[in-house]
Amino acid sequence: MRYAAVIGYGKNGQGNVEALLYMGYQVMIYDDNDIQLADFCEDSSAVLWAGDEIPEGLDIAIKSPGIRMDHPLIQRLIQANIQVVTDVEFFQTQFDFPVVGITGTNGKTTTTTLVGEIFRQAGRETCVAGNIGVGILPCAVHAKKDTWFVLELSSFQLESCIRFQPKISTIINLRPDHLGWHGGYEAYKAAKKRIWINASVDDIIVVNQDDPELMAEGKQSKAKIIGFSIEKELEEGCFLLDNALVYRENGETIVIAKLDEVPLKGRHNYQNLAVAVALSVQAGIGIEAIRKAILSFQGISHRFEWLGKHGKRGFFNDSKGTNTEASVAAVQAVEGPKVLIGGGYDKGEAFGEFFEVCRRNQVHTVVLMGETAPKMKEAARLAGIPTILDASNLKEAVALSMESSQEDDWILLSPACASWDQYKSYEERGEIFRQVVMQIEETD
Ligand code: UMA
Repeated sequence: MRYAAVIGYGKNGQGNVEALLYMGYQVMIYDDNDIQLADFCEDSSAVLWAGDEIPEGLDIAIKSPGIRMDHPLIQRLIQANIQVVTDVEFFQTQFDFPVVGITGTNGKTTTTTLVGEIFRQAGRETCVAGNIGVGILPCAVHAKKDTWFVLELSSFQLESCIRFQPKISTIINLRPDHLGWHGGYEAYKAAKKRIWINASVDDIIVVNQDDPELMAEGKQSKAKIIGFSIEKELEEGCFLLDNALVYRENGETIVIAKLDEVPLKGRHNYQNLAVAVALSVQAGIGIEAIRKAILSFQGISHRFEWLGKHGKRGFFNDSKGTNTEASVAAVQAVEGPKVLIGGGYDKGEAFGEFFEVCRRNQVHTVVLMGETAPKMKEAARLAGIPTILDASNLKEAVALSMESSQEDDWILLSPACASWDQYKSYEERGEIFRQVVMQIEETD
């Protein structure tokens, strides 16, 4: 009997337990918080573990991505010579599916979802999983033989990877994020770059040609390099030309779609489109399937999501704007006077530059919530934002935004912070925002 420990029993951990049981492992489960075993553990070998004694014969420990490597139990396991990995690394060692790996600071979820849609449009058996909210291992144990895995990968997942080697991969972009968790920008970047460390001559890396650091990093790799850009013309790869998204290969330039026909809007989304096209072409998907998928892809919930006009104001839900870079993209994408609702869990970012961008882009009011509110308030004041308000929850934030705005203004939830101080996830935050907005009474 093989023995595995699962550390952390959230969404990721539960999926890991399910898969390990299916694979015939005896499983012990640890979590810092009180947990209840799921129904699928009934009649199985799964047991709760207090983390006290490390049992003889433990083969592997799989930790949830959010558990830090310096967690006392992880350190004890390592000292006891037990390998501690995330689901990504375990997947690499146990399965042999072709993988498209997608990481980066912003646009991961949109790009991963879109690549999944393109693959499905082309009739390819596909599993979209990873940081996107779907466990990799439970998909892998049930997947058919020729399934492609399109994986959204976070820095938390990549940090402890050793052998992970996707067939095709990208780092869409790199900006400061999760600084507190990783202990600084350099460590965060190093974690992300681990997606490329094992790339061989048979692999393909899709490299952002608008980012010199990523271009230099790409050149260190043995893999074939394919570029994408939203700033310049390329000899090979995907880029913007005459208001269209094009792909150039062997001197031939193919128009994928005109930008005004594509439902996804905003320059950040053009970057997501370009990288998704480059990844898909390299995976052997035909241009027609790519075009069809792109022309019908409406984007994803909580990512710059249009909620409609309510109380004569236009509302956007960008709850997935969990760092300043993502929120800058949202602020720039809406033209005209606007209110920004921001603030949340403190990841160690500075907000000075963010509010400068807000002021230049007609944000006349910011309504701040959560742990970062005091820090953001000061940065907004220094940047000269005219009105700065405090709210203790989203209901109050929406009410204050209504009071402080005029007809036809935009009201944008784009917190520039994670949600974990007040909510379980950015999804929960976005859903609550949606509900509050839908309750606004229409006045004539
Ligand atoms: N826990 C401990 N000790 C700790 C930390 C956590 O015991 O020190 C326990 C918690 O009590 C909890 C479990 O570990 O029971 C982990 O739960 P969680 O809510 O942190 O995570 P999961 O529900 O397992 O979700 C994780 C990812 N979360 C994180 O990386 C923080 C999800 O990414 C991912 O979708 C899911 O696995 C499926 O694989 C979310 C995320 O916010 C979207 N990611 C960050 C981001 O995108 O910025 C990285």
